Amino acid sequence: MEDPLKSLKVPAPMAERFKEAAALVHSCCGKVRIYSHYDGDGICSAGIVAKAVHRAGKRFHVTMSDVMKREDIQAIKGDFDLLIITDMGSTYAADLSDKVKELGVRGMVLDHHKPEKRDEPFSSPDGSNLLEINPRFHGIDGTNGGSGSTLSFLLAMALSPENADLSIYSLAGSIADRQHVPEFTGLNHGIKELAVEKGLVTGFKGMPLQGTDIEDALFRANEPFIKGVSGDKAGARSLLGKLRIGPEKKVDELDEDSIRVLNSFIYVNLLKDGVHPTTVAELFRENLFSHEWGSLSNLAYMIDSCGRSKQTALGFEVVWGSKEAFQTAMKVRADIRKRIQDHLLRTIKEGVHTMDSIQWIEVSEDSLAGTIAGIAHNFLFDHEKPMLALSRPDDGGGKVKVSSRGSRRLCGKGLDLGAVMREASTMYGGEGGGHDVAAGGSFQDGNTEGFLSMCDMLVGKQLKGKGSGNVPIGPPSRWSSTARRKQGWSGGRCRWMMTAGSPLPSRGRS
Ligand SMILES: [Mn+2]
Repeated sequence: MEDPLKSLKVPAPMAERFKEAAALVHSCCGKVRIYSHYDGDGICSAGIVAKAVHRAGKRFHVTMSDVMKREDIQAIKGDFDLLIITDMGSTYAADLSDKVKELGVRGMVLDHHKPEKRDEPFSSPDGSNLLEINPRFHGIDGTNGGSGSTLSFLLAMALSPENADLSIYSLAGSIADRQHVPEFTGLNHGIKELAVEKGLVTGFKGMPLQGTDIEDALFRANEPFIKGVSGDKAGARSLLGKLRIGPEKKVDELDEDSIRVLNSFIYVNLLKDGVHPTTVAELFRENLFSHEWGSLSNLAYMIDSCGRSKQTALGFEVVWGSKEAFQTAMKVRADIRKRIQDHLLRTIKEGVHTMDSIQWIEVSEDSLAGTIAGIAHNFLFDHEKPMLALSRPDDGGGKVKVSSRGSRRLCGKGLDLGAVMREASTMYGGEGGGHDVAAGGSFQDGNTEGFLSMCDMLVGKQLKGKGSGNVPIGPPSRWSSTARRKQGWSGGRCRWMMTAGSPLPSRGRS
């Protein structure tokens, strides 16, 4: 039989590393300790590795949390024989290597984030116990061509080709990290082909619509946010009437003509509303459907919603295959979708603060700020200026949190929000960083004006030197304390433990 990693087009030196990683799992006689990030990609990564390790007859213990910091690594206790870190870890590879050496165990990192100041996989001069696999060291773009789930799936395939069924969670994890826009590339592409070939998923091109019926799907649509239809029952119904489509029709039961008419109508309307043609075109992409779980985008956002609402164990159970967990997670996602939409409708009503090169809004729920900034940027306001969303988490310690979103198109013109957030945050008593297209930061309360004008100046410089730093700033905004809510993710942790052969345990956090 052909080498599964070879047919997935994994570069040979990377495939060698996966084989080494698989050998580490096979030779592990005690417990495998898995740490992963708590977002959609991180939960899928943890689920894939746990399932593959379980199938290989090993015991495991999973923890999903906020991104690991140095203190978290120091706190790791050695009640295991193999440490696996997924969807994070490259930044602290040296600390992790020291840790596994101290504990006398083996360890591996499966990460796709860019480690600072390194162009090669981690290696320690005195013989390290840490095996690092990161696509960025093998000529693969870690932002689009491979996620934590992708790497976890490749480890699973190196363990046994029987793990091919886990490809749907690999794709879901990549979707949660937005690696499917505008299409699956790099390692994800090969995995999609495998899933199609195995008959696990089918794809069709069109707008992603998810709901109990077509009216529900239009009413709940946030991405795209369709003005006069999203969040407007009467608007959604009247549109369907105009197009002669029965509102109670299931999305996957629509005939081809109806799909075409509906897609065309939305396409034209978004353009009329001023949405950039690239953004509109990107919406009409391949949608994957699993026979078991339906839309993979829905699966991805559902698992991601579990992470955001501190229910990582529930998300993990969905990846494990629990139908009951799937039903519960559907409700979690519906709730988050509604909250996002309520924020968007409020933002439309209240408007946006515009500066020379940036625009900004206030969002009361910090865990949703990034998503809201992204949708507001793409579908509601000026798509030539990045959007910043400011929020004040209750446990923020006197700091204002900032989420910023742009588009790949603006990044092509020089926008790098990661650099903007890092520089402006550092200057005003916070920390920041991230990707060029999506980044986050913070600043000491009381510096809103200074922070924003600094961001405005930096973005102006990046986008062809407009904005001189000498920008007139509007009056400081009013912070509505009544709008602040107590909900929101604050980096809580979740543990999930399981022994080989034992049944699925009940949910619980610790
Ligand atoms: Mn990730």
